[in-house]
Amino acid sequence: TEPSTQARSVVFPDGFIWGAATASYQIEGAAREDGRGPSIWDTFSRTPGRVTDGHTGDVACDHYHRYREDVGLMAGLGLGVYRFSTAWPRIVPDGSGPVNPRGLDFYDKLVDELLGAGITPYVTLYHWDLPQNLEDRGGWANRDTAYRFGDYARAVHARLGDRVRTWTTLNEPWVAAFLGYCSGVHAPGRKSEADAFKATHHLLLAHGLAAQELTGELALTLNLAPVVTPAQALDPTVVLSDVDQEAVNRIDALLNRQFIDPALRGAYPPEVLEIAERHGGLGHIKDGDLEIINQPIDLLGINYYNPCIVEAAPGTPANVAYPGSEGIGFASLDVPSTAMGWPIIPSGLSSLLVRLSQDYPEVGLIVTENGAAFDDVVVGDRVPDTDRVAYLDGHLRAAHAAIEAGADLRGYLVWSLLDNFEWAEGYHLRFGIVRVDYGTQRRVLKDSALWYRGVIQRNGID
Ligand code: GBH
Repeated sequence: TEPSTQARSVVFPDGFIWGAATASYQIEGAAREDGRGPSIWDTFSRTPGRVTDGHTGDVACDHYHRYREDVGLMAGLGLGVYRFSTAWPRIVPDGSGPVNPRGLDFYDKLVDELLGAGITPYVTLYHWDLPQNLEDRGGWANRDTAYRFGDYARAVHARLGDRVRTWTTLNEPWVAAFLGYCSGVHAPGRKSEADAFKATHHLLLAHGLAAQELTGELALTLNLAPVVTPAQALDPTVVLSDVDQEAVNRIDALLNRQFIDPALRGAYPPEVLEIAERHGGLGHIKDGDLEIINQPIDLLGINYYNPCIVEAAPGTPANVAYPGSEGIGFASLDVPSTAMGWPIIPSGLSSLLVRLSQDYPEVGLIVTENGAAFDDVVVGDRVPDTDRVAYLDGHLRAAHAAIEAGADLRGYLVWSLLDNFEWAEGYHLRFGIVRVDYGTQRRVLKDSALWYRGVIQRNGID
């Protein structure tokens, strides 16, 4: 059975959290204002050849100047929660040393605007914009960066902690470590397996150190995905061969358990330690680190876009983003995909949520990102993005099915409120439920935004 595509009406539990998400570098612009220092994404995007067509976040959605209008849009949609990130280089321009009060002023005003509109702010402290000065000293491969993150967390909490209750330390440390330091597709664009494992550990350590500085409801957001073979993606009951099962387990360890297990259980998966040992060794893991990393947290944030599809493929070299994946093929499926080329498989969200609640019952779950890029068409003053509505509808039904199957899912945040700077793809790929015309900075509610407003109003789907 495919629970996610049945067109029956569904109602979510009372108190289910509805919202939308963004990230600082992707929307703010104002890259040189009010004392903001440069981040690795400024450097990376201004380096020719790194981002499609040389796009940068210099202006982005100009949210830094238009946050009042943007909060107005959120209020009109009925959002209960807005998840945004604070830019470390605005707040500590050199990454270490003096705090820049003007950087904090922006988030102070944003939080007040949100609270005034009845919207709960969810703050993420790190969504990939590392201060360039810290990268110049080794970036996340340098242990000191984790301690500087703890200092930064303390500064943000000191200013906003009287009004912000829900804090996420990191967004997707897998992406920061393995796309930033291993495949080099993201900033800082380095290519070293050893540095990626060091970066992973120091990001996790940063999570633990920051968690010790924060009060309220604590979360860690990970890009988690069910790892399945092509046959299993379509039929979860298929029985795997031993070699396929081993391939699935190894990628699941690298992508999912490498992050969940240290944070929630205080231990790395043995498969990961064995691979890291062969890629630079384990000398960066010091006594006591895993106790720091294993701080109690309240919520596991899940960013879900699609399953990770793999199979045993003897002789295949390792995928550049997955050191240790020799002999494993990354497969595609003959199903419809988004403009990113990502396959649309809503049932993957159900199986992921059910598995997480079974394996990690101690933590509540929230979908902190889910959404899709499509080639939107503007028709007069409308954007009839029926493909995005179908994507969101399918994934919300899948989320609901997971709740019925026992998953402790507390809420769902759409990625993204606005079209924005889509990292290495620049502005070409649009994930927003609100269109941004970058020439005029005009915002237009897409049909998906109007549809989502109705979902929030009814706490469900008709
Ligand atoms: C999220 O990342 C980000 O948090 C957000 O900023 C971004 O705009 C949004 O998604 C849309 O991209 O195995 O190398 O093919 C999503 C990151 C992308 C992680 C695809 C895993 C497969 C990487 N995910 N992915 S690879």
